[in-house]
Amino acid sequence: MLAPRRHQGGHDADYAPTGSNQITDQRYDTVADTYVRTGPGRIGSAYTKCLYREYTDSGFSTRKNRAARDAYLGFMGPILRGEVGDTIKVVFRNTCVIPASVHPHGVFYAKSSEVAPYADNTSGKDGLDDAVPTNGRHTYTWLVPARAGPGPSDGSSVMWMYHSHTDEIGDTYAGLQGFMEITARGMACADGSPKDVDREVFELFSVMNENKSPYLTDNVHRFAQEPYAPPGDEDFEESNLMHSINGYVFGNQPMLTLHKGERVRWYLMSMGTEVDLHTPHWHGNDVLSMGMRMDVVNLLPASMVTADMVPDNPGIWLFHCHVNDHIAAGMITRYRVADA
Ligand SMILES: [Cu+2]
Repeated sequence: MLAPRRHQGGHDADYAPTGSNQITDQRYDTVADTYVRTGPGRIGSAYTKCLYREYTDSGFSTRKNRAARDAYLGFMGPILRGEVGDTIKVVFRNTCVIPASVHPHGVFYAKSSEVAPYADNTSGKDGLDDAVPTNGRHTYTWLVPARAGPGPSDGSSVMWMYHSHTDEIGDTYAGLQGFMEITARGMACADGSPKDVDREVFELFSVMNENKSPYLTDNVHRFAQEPYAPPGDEDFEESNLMHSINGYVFGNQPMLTLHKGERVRWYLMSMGTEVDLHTPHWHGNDVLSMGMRMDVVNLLPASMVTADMVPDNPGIWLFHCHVNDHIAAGMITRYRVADA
């Protein structure tokens, strides 16, 4: 059960909630300041967003709290899980001020569960999924045939993204994005995770362009001080390019703890534009991805990559995009490997 949440009051999503650079353990330098400091004509690190949030029931009476160890997921939606042979149903209630939807990758859907308004010769009921209005509901039904599960070169599971696709660009910058994980038939534990993996980690690398969020005007009025930047001001627009990992910059992501010897599966994806070519790099430990040993993998917009790690090196390690501009702008975090 999913409902995008329109935050009202308070800080809705903060790319840097600690208020400091957790990587250097020091004040932000002048480059970092560009992105995180609020002030005259600057929004800063906190933004109103529209996010997928999970409920335990289709009446949306009880919100499901995220486990503490999943805090690193930040503004991403809940992890959807399925096994080959399953049918996934998503009951979606839209509480956003914008029309929104849930479009999946990878799984099998009829036109009534595809999303995306375009000239596809459908009408009537088949178009109701495209744009769920504010306070509207829609139930999406997705099948999980073999072709939505692992292929010959995959492990026991694959990751597909889901996101709103009514105004694809504005919706995803508003924050309507999440991960879905599909296991091979017979390979899922009771919680849907694969039997041969001890820990799953999901990370989105994206330069979130808050200039293109439908909440931009709200964010200016709510968080920036006057005088506001003139329309099209380049420095203002740069200050709203949040080079983030699951919605965190400069090491503000709650730190993951893995354990030595654990079978860890990382699922990585990117979203955005031509600046969203990212090269996630792990310090301290290596991964196996696409049958090759690596410590850097490649992402392009909407790429989805799986990488398996068995950490052998305890400590606190950097995990960052290796593109220089992105490092400088804060696309950097840490993970911890504890002894077994
Ligand atoms: Cu990058």
